[in-house]
Amino acid sequence: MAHGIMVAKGAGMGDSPLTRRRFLSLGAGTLAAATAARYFLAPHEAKAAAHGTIDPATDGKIVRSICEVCFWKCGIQGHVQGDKLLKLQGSPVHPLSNGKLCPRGAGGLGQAYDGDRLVKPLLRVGPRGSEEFKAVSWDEALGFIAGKLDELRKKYGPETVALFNHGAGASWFKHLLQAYGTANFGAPSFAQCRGPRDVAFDATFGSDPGSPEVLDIGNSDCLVLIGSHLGENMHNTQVQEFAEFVARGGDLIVVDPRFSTAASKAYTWLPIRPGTDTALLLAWLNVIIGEGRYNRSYVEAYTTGFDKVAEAVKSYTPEWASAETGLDAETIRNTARRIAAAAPASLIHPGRHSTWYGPDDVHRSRAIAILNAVLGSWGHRGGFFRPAGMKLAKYPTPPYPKAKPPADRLPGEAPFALEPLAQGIRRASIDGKPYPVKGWFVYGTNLIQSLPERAETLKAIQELELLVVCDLIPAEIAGYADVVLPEASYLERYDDLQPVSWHQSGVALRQPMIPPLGDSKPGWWIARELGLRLGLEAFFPWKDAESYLRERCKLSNLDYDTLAREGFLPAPAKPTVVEDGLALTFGTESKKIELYLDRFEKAGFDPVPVYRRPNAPPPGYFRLLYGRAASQTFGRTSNNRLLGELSRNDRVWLNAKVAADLGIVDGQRVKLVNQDGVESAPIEVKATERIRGDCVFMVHGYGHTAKGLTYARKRGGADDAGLVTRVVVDPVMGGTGMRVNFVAIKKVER
Ligand code: MGD
Ligand code: SF4
Repeated sequence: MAHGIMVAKGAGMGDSPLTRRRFLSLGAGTLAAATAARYFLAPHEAKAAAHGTIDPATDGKIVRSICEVCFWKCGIQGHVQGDKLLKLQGSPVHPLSNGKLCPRGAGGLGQAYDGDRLVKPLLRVGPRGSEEFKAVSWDEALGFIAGKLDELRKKYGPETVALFNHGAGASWFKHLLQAYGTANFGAPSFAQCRGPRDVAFDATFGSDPGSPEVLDIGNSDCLVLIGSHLGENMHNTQVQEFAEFVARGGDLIVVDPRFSTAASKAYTWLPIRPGTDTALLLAWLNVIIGEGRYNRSYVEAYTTGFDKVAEAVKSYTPEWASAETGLDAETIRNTARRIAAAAPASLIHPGRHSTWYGPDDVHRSRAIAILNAVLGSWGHRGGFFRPAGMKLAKYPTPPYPKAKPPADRLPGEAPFALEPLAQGIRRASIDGKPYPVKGWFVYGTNLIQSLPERAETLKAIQELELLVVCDLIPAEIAGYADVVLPEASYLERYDDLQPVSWHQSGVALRQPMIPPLGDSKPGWWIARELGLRLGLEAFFPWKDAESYLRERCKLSNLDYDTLAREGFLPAPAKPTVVEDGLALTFGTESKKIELYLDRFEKAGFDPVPVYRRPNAPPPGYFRLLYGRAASQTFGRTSNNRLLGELSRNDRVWLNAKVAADLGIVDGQRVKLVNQDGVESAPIEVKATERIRGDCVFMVHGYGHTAKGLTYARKRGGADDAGLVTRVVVDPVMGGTGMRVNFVAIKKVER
């Protein structure tokens, strides 16, 4: 019988309001009911779940593992009693957590115990998007997928299958699909997120800022946050260091159209006109170079192209930048001098989500890279440190078959992209160019919200011959799938070894704390079973994840049992900054920091950053800005009841004076209507002095519509991604600039 998406009955946290105090003191009582629905304990997981050391407080166990609520991958320790997880804390031995977690990490239990969890494989029985499925056995689901993959391989070649992915667990599926013969791997975390930054830094320094970003904030004397809202954008270690920096009285300069939480800690808040940051950065370069305040010996020793950059920024005076940015010229000059005075312990934060305005994005990130270079902060204490990393042996399997280049780009497009472009693979599914992509395997990414221009995503989906979604919950993308595969959560499974690159590098282990919910299965098991059904057994010679991990550890000269007990093994200490003996080397062609890019020039792009003024909002419209909140990471947290009850981030920020002029009061419900007539769900207004009058701001990841997300669907808020009907693509690397959309405000009748 056909029915809507299945949910785990009675497994949820319930809907009772949660105070901060209750959140912090979550204990056995709260979770006992939640675990009542745990069943189907597979023998290998039962054994694995028994890892850990005795917890003297409860007589239960402490199991160390890795968080996956965001990509930062802090070390966690779970307090476990039987097969119940009582509490998550930061691992005291993992350098990314230092014994602490961010609110989302501590609230990770809400993901494992989500009452809407998928607990059975599902096969579609209605039209795509109808969210009508029947529950089937794993054998039937995997047999169906393997049959289709085989058919697609014969009909179009293996490259017709693409993997869209987000999260560490995707590595098993990457391995499977590389063995199958495709290179079409599109992660929205590149062309919709950090792509421009990574390309700009890689071109300049020969390596990108990494993930986690290798910033020595704890030792810096001056920190500039330019569109990075640390504290709302919550990356545990960075926020810990940021708190130390603020407590020490470090010079903090925050550039943001919104008075963010970070701005409230700053000595100077620069409420910049949105989209004009490159003008400010060029003016800072103009002052620092023009007044001879740059790090002369560092520039001479390590950079190329300085004279050409110095010449190029001569015309970008603070007075010129003032007209563009709306900031006071003298303040621009003074902040430049303060930034230079603290060098080399002076950091212009590279940010992360950098796909803002298309053609401006690589230039803006390049200007940030150049500023850091002329300050000499790359490689110095208080700047960008250079972690030693840890080399791990690969598990020996045959070489992958040679795959066709990804279908994400047509000749001449985005020549400097470092990873395939997710929206390009989507395009190939619509027009078949350069070749047709007919099968999608979607792992851990809700493409309906993470890819802009939703109409294009829906068009592509209708052209597919196979759509598989592997997720924990029935997010919007699952509603379009032919097959939905329920994965065990990060608290219930093993994943591959996780190298840690930090001040103290090493390796960390994800291992199960509790058994998988219902009939959900770990990714390694799903990938291996598919591999066996596709005749790829040579690529999966191991019998289970534990034997795979043991062998990799052995080949890497690591003691697996110690790793399983500690959760983290340190690499031998190595210097990470010049002050401690690091010799600076760069991975560029010239082996130096390339301030002027001949490679860009030859390809027809500007070799030195230039400023392009963004379009102003049309009369009656506001620029749509979006961001993060401390308890929210896109789809990973939106259905998490523990986090949802913790704080409200579902309002749209509107300047108080503008609101008054429009006759709108704080708390009033409105709809946002974008330039193409797309209307949001009703959303409450936060009327505040803390934002400029030409823009509005909302937190990304609200406004869910999937039937199976019973919590997220009835939470307030609207979906910013639905309003992103236009993008401007960065021609250098294919990033989709998304802050080019404007919204008008329509009152909703009470
Ligand atoms: P998430 O929303 O974190 O990432 O967007 P996505 O890639 O979609 O997670 C998506 C899905 O992963 C959820 O359905 C969740 O349930 C599932 N999931 C969580 N854990 C697991 C797991 O262990 N296994 C499996 N199989 N699934 C899991 C993020 C992307 O969106 C990024 S990185 C950025 S920076 C961009 N941000 C952004 C924006 O700010 N605004 C707009 N409009 N678009 C954006 N797109 C990009
Ligand atoms: Fe988990 Fe928070 Fe660390 Fe991200 S920053 S990995 S959510 S604890």
